[in-house]
Amino acid sequence: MLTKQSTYEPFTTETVVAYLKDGNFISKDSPVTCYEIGDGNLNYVFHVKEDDTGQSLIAKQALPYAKVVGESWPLTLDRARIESESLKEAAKYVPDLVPEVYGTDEVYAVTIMEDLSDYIILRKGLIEGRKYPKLATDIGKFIAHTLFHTSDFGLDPSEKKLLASKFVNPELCKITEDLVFTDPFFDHDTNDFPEELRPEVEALWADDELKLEAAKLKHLFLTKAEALIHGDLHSGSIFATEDSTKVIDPEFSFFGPIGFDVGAFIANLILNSLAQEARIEDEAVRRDFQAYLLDVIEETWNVFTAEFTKLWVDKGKDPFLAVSGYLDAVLDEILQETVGFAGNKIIRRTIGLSHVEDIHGIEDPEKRLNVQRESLKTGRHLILNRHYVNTIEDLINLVKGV
Ligand code: SR1
Ligand code: MG
Repeated sequence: MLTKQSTYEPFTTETVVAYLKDGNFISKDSPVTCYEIGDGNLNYVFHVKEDDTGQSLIAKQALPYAKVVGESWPLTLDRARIESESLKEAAKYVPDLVPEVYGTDEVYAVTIMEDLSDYIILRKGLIEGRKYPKLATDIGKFIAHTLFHTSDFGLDPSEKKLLASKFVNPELCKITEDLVFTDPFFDHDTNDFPEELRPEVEALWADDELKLEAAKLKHLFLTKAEALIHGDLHSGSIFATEDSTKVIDPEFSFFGPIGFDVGAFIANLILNSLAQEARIEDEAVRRDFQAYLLDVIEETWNVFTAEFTKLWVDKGKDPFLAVSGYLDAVLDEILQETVGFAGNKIIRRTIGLSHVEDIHGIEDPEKRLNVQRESLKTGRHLILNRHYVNTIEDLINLVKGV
């Protein structure tokens, strides 16, 4: 039996139950069923259910290393605090779009939160070709509200700086700086791709035009403390049903560029669309699903800009916000940065560490290779052409035109 103590230790299915009973998160009397269900790269996720009442919750615990690599990659436990604070910050603006946090313990690096077992991970649903009618509206709303309210457009600059000081997240940022922005563009040992793809990968490593743009995008990520971003908004960080969406896992949160969140979401829809080329055999069904994914991209952007505009007009703080053309200039810049970051994300998920199941799970190696080739081309195309994107239709045409 685990009693409350002042030092961290990783939970087991037994000790987490004792901990939750001790903290009155679950009944002391009921028998309990507990499984470790984490399938991510970094943490333990325990699903705990009282057998008597059927009431359930999730206890997510950070490990002091990256689970995907092992103990040789130490990682700060502070990410549990960041995740929990970020979820609570989002809940101020969009409570229906995040899981409720019941408790946080910085010693055990654990967050106790709402069980979302009725939902499925968006990535899995999209791989199965499922459509989600509320996805675009919900994610458009999520990004508009969380990003506007934590930016200098929605916050007093002193309050923003104070908030930013609670989200200093150097170790998790370094993962992104290395794995997304740097390693895929060089011959680095974290990269992971089949030998058959080596000619394309070596061409990318030698592509100075692309690397110059990749350098600029990395610098933006390093320096543009625009808003409290989720930091890892891929389709594995979203739970969905037909009529509800929940954003989870903001352990990479920090003050970064708005376009990084928007780009991450869009990149994962594009990756799924590319993968469907090898997954859905019936051409009409495939075309229909790929068109749906592009519609989600377009609608997400339209909802994002409509909501952001409303907030700008109703809640904007700075007198400059009333200056004609300023909002359009800000949104244009966000769109171009979104396109570039989406390109980075696509390249990273194809040849860097930590692939996506959409592509990785394609069984036929030849078909998988074709998708990987298209994916590399798409990522490059987005990065190089982002400055020509002035509307969301321009982005859709870029994606279609590869
Ligand atoms: C070592 S962590 C690998 C990746 O998992 C997370 O979801 C992030 O995307 C990170 O880059
Ligand atoms: Mg994650």
